[in-house]
Amino acid sequence: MRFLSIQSHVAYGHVGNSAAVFPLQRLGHEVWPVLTVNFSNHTGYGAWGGPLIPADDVRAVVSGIEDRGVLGTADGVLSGYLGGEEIVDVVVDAVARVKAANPQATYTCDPVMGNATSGCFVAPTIPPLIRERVLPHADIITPNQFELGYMTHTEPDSLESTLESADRARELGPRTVLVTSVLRPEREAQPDGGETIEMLAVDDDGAWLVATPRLPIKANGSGDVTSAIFTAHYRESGSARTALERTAASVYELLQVTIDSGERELRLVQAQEAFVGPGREFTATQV
Ligand code: PXL
Repeated sequence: MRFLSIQSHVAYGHVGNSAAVFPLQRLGHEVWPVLTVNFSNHTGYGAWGGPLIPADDVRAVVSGIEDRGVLGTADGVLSGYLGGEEIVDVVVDAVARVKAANPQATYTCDPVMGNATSGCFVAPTIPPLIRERVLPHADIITPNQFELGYMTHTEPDSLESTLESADRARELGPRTVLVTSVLRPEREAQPDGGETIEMLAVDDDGAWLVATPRLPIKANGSGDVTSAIFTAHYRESGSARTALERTAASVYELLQVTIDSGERELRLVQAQEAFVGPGREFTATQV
């Protein structure tokens, strides 16, 4: 498949396109990365060098691809962190152009806003724009539980309420919702005493939940990898369940390899087998 991926680029480390592109390529997909920033490193370091790409320049890159006559061969558009209002317009416009050329193409929006621990870390103008301007055009969204709550004006904190919020989100446009972190106090203790983290996928065919051991890591870029490979597996298999299981296995192994390395950045290249043949399988259950 071919994906137009409009995201950040960093020279050092792995977030945005610098996290999403390689796993997609390793899975055999063609990626057309369109850069929204060209930074030295991710913003989690507190300092970085390099420019934001002006929205008009980002638009010019998409237009240039369009002028080659190939936009309609894209199977999907991906977007992640959106730095400003103008970039939102560029993404929405790119999605419209791709869909006009190929009505089968899908748009995956990772509605990056924040998380339960840090709260909202994007400009306050961005979340309402995502909700009102972007979601109606999205086919697949990959929020964490906090972002899901924001988009639907709900506070999902249990499996039941998260399922309800996902259905509300689906009323706003996207048919498919991947909730990348489901925390729920009602979950029973595991037989081995270990904690788990769960992901939930909902589409027209139903809802599935997968649990993986909770690893002691919070790596920038892991959400970007998750959104990209879920999209690729979902488009390829047509099954939210299959995509969920494959994504969980790959991301779990990527994080485990990263922890074992002791490095701060995702070990994307070193863990590349995790994308094509992860060592451990996880089975999703229908909920
Ligand atoms: O992972 C999202 C992301 C995207 N773009 C930039 C970032 C981050 C996360 O740290 O710094 C520039």
